[in-house]
Amino acid sequence: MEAMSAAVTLEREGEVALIRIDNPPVNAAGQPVREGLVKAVAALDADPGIRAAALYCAGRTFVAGADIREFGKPFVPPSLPETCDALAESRVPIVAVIQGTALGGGCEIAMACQARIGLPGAKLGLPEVNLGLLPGAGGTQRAPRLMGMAAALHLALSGKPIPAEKALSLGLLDEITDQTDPRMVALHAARRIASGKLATRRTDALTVTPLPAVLQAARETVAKSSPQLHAPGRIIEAIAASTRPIAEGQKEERRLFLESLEDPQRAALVHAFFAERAVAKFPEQDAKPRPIERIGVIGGGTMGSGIATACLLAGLQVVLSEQTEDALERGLATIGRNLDGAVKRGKLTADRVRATRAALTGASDLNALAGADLIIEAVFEKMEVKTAIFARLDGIAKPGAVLATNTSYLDLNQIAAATSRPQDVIGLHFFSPAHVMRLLEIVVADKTAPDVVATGFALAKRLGKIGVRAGVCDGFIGNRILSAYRRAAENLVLDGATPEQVDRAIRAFGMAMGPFEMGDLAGLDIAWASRRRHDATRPADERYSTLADKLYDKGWLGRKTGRGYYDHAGETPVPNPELPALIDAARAEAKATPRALTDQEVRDRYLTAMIAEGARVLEEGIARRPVDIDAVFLFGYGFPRHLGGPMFHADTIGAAELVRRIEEYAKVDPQFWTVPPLLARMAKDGTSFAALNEAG
Ligand code: TC6
Repeated sequence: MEAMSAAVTLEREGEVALIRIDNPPVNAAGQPVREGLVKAVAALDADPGIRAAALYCAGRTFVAGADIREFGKPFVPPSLPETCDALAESRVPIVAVIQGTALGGGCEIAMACQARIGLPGAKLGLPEVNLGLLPGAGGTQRAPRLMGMAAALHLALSGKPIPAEKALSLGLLDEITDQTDPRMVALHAARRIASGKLATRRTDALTVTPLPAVLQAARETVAKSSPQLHAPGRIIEAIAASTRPIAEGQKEERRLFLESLEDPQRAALVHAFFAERAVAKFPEQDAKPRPIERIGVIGGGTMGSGIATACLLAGLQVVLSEQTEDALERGLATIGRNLDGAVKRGKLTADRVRATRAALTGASDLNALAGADLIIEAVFEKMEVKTAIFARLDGIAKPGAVLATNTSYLDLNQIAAATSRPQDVIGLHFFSPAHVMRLLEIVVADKTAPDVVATGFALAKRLGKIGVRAGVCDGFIGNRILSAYRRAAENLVLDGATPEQVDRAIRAFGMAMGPFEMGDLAGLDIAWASRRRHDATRPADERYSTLADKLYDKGWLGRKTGRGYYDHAGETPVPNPELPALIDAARAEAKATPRALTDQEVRDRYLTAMIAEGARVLEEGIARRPVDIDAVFLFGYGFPRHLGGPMFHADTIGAAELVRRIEEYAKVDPQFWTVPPLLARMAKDGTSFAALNEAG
């Protein structure tokens, strides 16, 4: 075995050779991999005794892509396109043997080879679009050559990997084996090539049938479904060039790839990719999670049923507890409907339906939760109700059971103090619908034990959710920041904007929804209850808009009552016709002088409020790092992924400009707009939130 580089070895076995990549954890095609592959091909070319070769990987997966950590850093040759070209032009035919996932640059490496074999469970994909990139190592040229233009467009635009069977039917794989040892498959395949029993072909020599109608349809779909994203359009144009001779197509691909590499969307999307992984690193991660198989859920409303559904879909046993038989029936029925929906969406396969339904039981008595490993309370958001339940649970739950609350605002320390075992109490804040939304805030109270925190993260992983560690304060990370920018939005209406204008401006920025549409969806009684909780502590000089209270008083609670900021009677919501009068009254009470505001002013103020509160949340240690806030907003609040999250976005504005804005807004509303000390320091030192992420 000869080392070609720190990550690649070459093994000669008679007239065949095996190239092995070993670059943990996912064999990303970083510099040592590229260097090693180019050297290995050169060594094979120079060895007339070798007639065939196979390329395989050590570890659990084939090459999972270019090394994303290298993007934006000084480039060290050879490039991935050069590496793939070397493989494509190799004198000796090479078969790629794929286990795990061949993604992005990994799939491109495989496509450059002269044959491809998949091991059981292998998946192939071109997920570059998710990172704001395109398959830039020949992928946009070789995929259409192997599988046709339509399938290549689908693979590269969806970003979703396809299973080996599908890849085989599309021509992306030549064979699937049931053998599981990549080296043995590689050796056998190389010998079959040498003896003429396995056919090979040169991808670059294949031609692509032009499909102008398919290209046009793809352009139209992308313009409609993701008008703000730049990568999909570039992918289509690169694939369109695949009908030309390969060298010309590659030139066009390179041009478009370099454009995407420089695009700020690329940096933001890569940040989002790492945010998802960064949040899984938390101070208690070395603690051993407690085993969890049986989950108790208290409360069969929308939230409790959603949580129960999420647990069932993850294969856990669930006991749902409600106060009355009627409420229990309703809760169980909701879960049943959720599961039906999951079957329709392909989230629950037919063979698992029966077992999943059987894993659910109901009880109208808390005592039924005695055997649960983890109990999640999801009842009415009132401290007295929650503490009463936790006091009862203390006498019912088995020793060591994790006692969780789904509270979205309340003081977790106070809830924990209702038990004799505060070390077992944690906040698990799900987002509605809980079986769909990916975010889970894991709220750690003063006395929560490290292994209970680790259990919260283990549960998040098991449920396929993104757990983010949060400290205790009113609203934790997400809702605390939401309260701030919702107030900014209400004040914008006092100053002259309409709710519709605010929503439109925020949607145009890329958020999934504006704050008033969001309020209508969530129910305006929720924010009303939050305001009433703050009545006693609200500063006398706070600028307060009574608009939302006026809607509440009229019984207009949003979608569920047919009316809120919008009228929901028709197919698409229209502004509530009675709103202007209520807005006038609210402005008069607040002694506001309305003026016309531009959409840009609306956006700037809204985002500045979001970022300023984010800075406070950081400084107070509620969020540990800026990236934790970004993850909360990306995965729970519809922040546009191509802008990376509020704190990533803040760096593109700069602390000095943010401070300038806050000082300007403070001229009208000095109580709301104060410069967070952290932001002031950052503006003075010229530092960024990215630097805080790196500091840990
Ligand atoms: C591309 O190829 C462009 C080509 C054009 C070139 C011209 N690079 O997700 P996990 C790390 S674009 C560097 O937890 P899993 C990850 O950060 C790329 N690092 O594992 C984590 O590190 P940590 C196209 C990477 O088993 C560790 O590996 N490819 C990369 O749940 C484990 O990852 C993709 O977009 C990478 N490419 O899932 C694929 N990938 O432990 C991206 C992972 O220090 N990767 N890491 O936090 C994935 O989708 C998944 O990682 C997976 C494995 C499905 C491969």
